[in-house]
Amino acid sequence: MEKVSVIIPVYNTTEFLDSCIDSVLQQTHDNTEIIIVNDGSNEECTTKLVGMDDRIDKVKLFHLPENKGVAFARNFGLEKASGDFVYFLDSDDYISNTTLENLVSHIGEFPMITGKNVSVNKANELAAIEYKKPFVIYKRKRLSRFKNRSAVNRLVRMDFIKEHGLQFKEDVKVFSDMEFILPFISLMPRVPYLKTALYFKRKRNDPINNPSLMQDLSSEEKIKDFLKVFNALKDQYAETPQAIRYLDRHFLNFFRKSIVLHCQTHGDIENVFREASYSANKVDKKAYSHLNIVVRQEINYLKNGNLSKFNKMMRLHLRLRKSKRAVQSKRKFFIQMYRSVFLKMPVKEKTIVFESFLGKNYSCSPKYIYEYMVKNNYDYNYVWIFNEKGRQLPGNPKQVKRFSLSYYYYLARAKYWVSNSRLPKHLDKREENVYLQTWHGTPLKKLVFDMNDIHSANPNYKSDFYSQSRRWDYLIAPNQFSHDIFKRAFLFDKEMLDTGYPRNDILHNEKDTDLPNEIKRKIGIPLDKKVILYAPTWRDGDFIDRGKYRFDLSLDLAKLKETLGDEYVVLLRMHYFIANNIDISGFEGFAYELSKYEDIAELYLISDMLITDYSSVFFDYASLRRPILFFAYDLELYRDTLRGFYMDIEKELPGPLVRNTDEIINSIQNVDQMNIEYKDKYDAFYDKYCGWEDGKASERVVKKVFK
Ligand code: C2G
Repeated sequence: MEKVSVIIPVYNTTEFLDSCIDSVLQQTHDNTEIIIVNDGSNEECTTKLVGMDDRIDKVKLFHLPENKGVAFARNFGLEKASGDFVYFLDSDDYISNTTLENLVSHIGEFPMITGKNVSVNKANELAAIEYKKPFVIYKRKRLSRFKNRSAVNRLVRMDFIKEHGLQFKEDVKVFSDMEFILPFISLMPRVPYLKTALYFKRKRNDPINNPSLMQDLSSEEKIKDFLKVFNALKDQYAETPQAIRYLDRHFLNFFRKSIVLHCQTHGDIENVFREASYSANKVDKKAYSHLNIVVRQEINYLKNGNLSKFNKMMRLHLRLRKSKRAVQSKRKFFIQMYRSVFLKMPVKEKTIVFESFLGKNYSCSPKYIYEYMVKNNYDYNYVWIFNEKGRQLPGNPKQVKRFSLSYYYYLARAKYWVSNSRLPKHLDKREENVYLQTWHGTPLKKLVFDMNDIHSANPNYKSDFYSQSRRWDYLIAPNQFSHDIFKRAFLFDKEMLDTGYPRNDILHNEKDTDLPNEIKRKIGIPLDKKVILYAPTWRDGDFIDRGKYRFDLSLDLAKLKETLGDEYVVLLRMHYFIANNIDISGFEGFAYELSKYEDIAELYLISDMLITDYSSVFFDYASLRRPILFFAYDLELYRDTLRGFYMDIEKELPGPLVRNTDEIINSIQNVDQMNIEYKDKYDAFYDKYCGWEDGKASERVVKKVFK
C-alpha cells in the first residue's frame, strides 16, 4: 500500500491539537506517517506535542529552534517525508477518517488531487463530527478548474515534488503556498477534485487573544506579501501562459477585495499604492478588459502611478456602489443617511437615548435611571428605542422604532446613550458621545474573553463584542465580584461605576408598599395565593437562528398543580432570547406565561419564591431575601461544556440544587426547613453580591454621569 506523509506545521495551537492529530490517527488508510514540525511554539504547546510523541509511534516530531514561519516548517517537513504522497494539514484543522483513503484511491495518474474544504466554527464543530457521514456525497470524481491557492487538502505525488523542486516561499508570512501550487497550474490543465475527501477548516473565534496567521497581520503586511509573491512568480513563469492567466486573475481579485479596501480605509497609502502600481504593470490588459469602465480606469491610474486620479476614481466607485446598495434596501439607505447626513449634524447636548434588551422591553437599569431623572426633573430630552412603539410611559419620552430612520437620527445626534446590552456594530460613536453601559446581570456563567469556546449562534461573538465594547465610557458594577470579572472578561479599561444595580432599587424601595398588590391585580393573579416565579436562562447550544433560541419546559406542570395548586400559582418567565412559545393550555389560573411581561423586577416583587437555573436573576432576587431553588437538570452539560461558571455553586448558592419536579415539590413543601438550613449561606451570599445595593443606585449613577 502506498505511503502518505501528512505534514503538520504547529505554532501555538494547543487547544486544537487533539482533534487534528486524532483525525489523522483514525484514518482508514493504513500506511501513514505523521510529520509534526513544531515551529517554535510556546512551552504549553511544546509539552503537549512531546506527550503525543511518546504515545504514538506513527508520529515523527521535529522541533525548530525558533519560530521560522509556516513555509519554512513545511519545507522542513518535506525534507523529512518518506511517503509516496504528501498531504498538508494545518494544526488547528482536522480531516474526516476516510479523506486519505479516498484521495489515494482516486488520484490515478495525476500528480495531485484536491478534496473538499468544510468551514467549521465552535457552533457547528460538533455537528460536523457527528454528521460526518451525511456530509459525504458519493459523487463520481469531478475534474474542476483550479481556483484555490492553498496547499492544504491536496494529495501530492512525491516524485512530482522532487522532479520540479517544489518549495514554499520562505520570505513571506502569508501566500507562501502559491509558489508550491503554481507548477500544478502550469503543468496540469485540470486537477481531479473529490467531494468525498473532507477537510474541516476551523474558523477561529478569538482574533483578539488567539489570532490565526491571517488575522494577526495588518492589511498592509498582507498586501506586501502578496505582491512579493506575485512579482516573483510573474517573472519566473513569464513563458507559461496558463500560469500567467492564473496569476493575473489572482492579482485582479486581490486588488478589488484587499488593495482597494485598504486604500479606502487608510490615510497613508502611498507606499502600498507605489508597490501595487509596480505589480499592476505586470498584468496583461486582456485580463481585465471585461471589467466595467470604472474598475478599468482605476487599474489604469494605478498602472500610471497617478495617485490623485486613482483616489478620485476610487471615491466615485465607492459612491456608485453605495447608492446602488441604498436603493437595494431600506435599512442600508437609513445607514447611509446616518453616515452621510445625521452624523454631520451637531450633537444635541441634552438628548439621551435609552435601550433595554435590544428594544424588547421597558425594563432593567436603563428604565430605573430614566425614571429617576424624570422624577427629579432633570432637564433633558429623552428617547426610548423599542421594537414596538406606543407604550404609556412616565415623562412621555419620544419613542422610536429600532432600526427606523428616526432610530439612526437620534443615535447620531444624542450626546448620551444608555443601554444594558450591546449596540450594533455598524453605529459610529462620535467623539462627544457619552455611552453608559449598564449591563444586565452579575455573571455566574463565563463571559466573553473568559469563555474558551463559543457554542452560540454567532461565531464572531468575541471580535464583535470587542469592537462594540470599546465604545463604552462607563460600566456599572453591581458588586466587587462583577467589577473584577467585567474588567477582565470585557477587557474594560474605562470608568467602572461601583454603584450597585439601578434595576434593583425597586426591590428595596417598593417591597413594603402597595405596589406588589397593584401588580398582581394588573396581571390577574389572585391575592390569596402565594407566587412561585420560574425564570430560567437560555442554552447556547439550542439555537434556531442568531439571537433566537429554543427552550423546552422541563417542569411537570400537572404534578405541580396537583400537589401545590391549592396554595400557589406559578409564573413562567423565559429569557428574552427564547423564541418558541411555552404552552400552558390546561393550566390557566395556575400557571401564567409572562415571558413578554415588561419588567422582571416587578415579578420578583410579587413572588414569594424563585426557581431559576444559571440565570443571573438570582443575584437580583436575593436582594429580597426570599427563598430560591436552583432547577439544574442539565448542570453538567451547561457548566462543563456550554459555558463554565465563575463560582463553585455547590458551595455558594443560597438554596438547594434540584434535578426534577419531585425534588422541587419536596423543597417547596418544606420551605421553612430549607430557609433554616440555608440561612448562613444566604447571609454570606447577600453580603458578597447584594451588599452595595440600598435603593439608591440610580441616584449614584445619574449624579456621576449626568453631573
Ligand atoms: N431575564 C429575564 N427573564 C429570564 C431570564 C433573564 O427577564 N427568564 C433578564 C434578567 O434581567 C437577567 C437578564 O435577563 O438578569 C440576563 O439574563 P441571564 O439569564 O443572566 O443571561 P444573559 O442574558 O446571558 O446574561 O453578566 C450576566 C450575563 O451576561 C448573563
